[in-house]
Amino acid sequence: MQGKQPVAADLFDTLFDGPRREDIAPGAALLHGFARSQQHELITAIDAVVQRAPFRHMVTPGGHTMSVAMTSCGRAGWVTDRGGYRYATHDPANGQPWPEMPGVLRDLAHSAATDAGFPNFAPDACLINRYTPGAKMALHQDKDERDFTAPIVSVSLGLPAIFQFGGMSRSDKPRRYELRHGDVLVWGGPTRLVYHGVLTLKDGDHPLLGRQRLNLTFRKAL
Ligand code: MD6
Ligand code: FE
Repeated sequence: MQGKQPVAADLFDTLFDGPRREDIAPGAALLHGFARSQQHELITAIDAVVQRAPFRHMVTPGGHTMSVAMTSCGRAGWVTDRGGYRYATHDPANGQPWPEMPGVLRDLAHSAATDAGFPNFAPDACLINRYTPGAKMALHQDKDERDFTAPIVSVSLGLPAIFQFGGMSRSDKPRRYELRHGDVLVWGGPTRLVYHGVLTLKDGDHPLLGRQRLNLTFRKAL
């Protein structure tokens, strides 16, 4: 290989310096690379969920079609339509219960939460977001869950994205963090309700996932 340019796969591996915890705010920790060792099992599990509950672009109450495609697994899934935002136990696309949360996903969420100081996290919902280049998520609060004492565990796979972490008011200037393949953000306690969003995804080609970013957010919703 001497004298050759590294290929993309080599670069992604070279830039990874092992799992590392970064405390970004009270109750919020960025666990760099935490999910990396399980990347293949996670992607296989996500594929199985998506077979039964395909990604779809939902329409917000304001009538906008979201650029991020979504699906869910677990006892509850997040849905939005002209009627509003809510958690539902059944997939409105087919009237069936959401697919069960795969064990590898549930266990990862539990161990990440424990690492960040939230033992006993038992999520009942996992929202799966798919970003393709150009997709973004505007600043929002996650407040449709019933239990704000539980944290949210967020897993990023595929292309990197810039995450905006704001304050309790929409006008608070957000800080920016890059979320890369395998990073896990755990977020609860005093910052559970802060505004946050994702900037427009830049194009790229991830060695495992190609031109997309997948994000899993685990919540105690019901
Ligand atoms: C995303 N994440 O990263 C969207 N919400 O694609 C979220 O909206 C989010 O990552 C609450 C806590 C962590 C998150
Ligand atoms: Fe959110």
